[in-house]
Amino acid sequence: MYKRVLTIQDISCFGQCSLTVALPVISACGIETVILPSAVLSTHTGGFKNYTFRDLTDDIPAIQKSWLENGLKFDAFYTGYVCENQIQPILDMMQECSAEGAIRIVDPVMADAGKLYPGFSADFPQKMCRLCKGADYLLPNLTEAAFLLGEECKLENYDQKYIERMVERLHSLGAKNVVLTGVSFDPGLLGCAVSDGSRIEYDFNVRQNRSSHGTGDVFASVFAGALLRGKSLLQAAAIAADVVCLAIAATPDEHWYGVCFEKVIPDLVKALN
Ligand code: PXL
Repeated sequence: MYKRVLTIQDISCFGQCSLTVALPVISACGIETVILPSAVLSTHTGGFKNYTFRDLTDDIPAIQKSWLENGLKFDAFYTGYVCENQIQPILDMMQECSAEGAIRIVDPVMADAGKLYPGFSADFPQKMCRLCKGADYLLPNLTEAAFLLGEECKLENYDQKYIERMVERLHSLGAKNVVLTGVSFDPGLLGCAVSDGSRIEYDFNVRQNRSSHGTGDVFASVFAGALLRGKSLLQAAAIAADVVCLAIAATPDEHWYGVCFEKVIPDLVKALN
């Protein structure tokens, strides 16, 4: 069946993240991709100066009304970077515009490396918990998981027990399946913990020798596309991690603001077939 996903996140006009990643990547997976921009920024907020920011919260109800009047429904929702006051309108959209059996993929984009992104207030993680509650698939990185759970953020010197307790607590927020990214028990390896609520499995790749902006969005977009193409939870996470590693490897050092995911779209398509 030909699937249609609605992805809700910002357009950072320059910077290779959010919708400028999700639209090409999920389309390349063979999935019809509908977009709802949460905001329009001149650049992303991770290292550029003087970025513009237009919050599009006020447009959401009218867009929803238009879609409903045209009978438009979605087989899946994938949310990324959203604004402070958009949680309720997004929940309404998911409620009203779902095709039968529609799934919700929530990437609670708000933080990395122990810190909230610029512009998010300290109570945003609490608001984001409401979106996580109805998630069929929740995809936080370690920092986001700690903020959602109101825990101190440990980025190193943790053990498997710490990760598995965190995964359990993320399920307790209401998420059915959890993919916790940025997990490492060996300095040479980086990966994710994947849980369907009854079993936790891991997927690791050789750690790339640089960290890059936008990799979380590439991961979540490939994950969403692979899942909607019928891959299992673990397969979708593993394909997503492989594509992120290939994209980092294809990115020259001076390209600091994102990863050159365009170069590895053929590899993505091959991995899905
Ligand atoms: O890649 C996550 C992201 C998405 N959207 C905006 C961002 C960031 C990370 O910095 O600034 C606007």
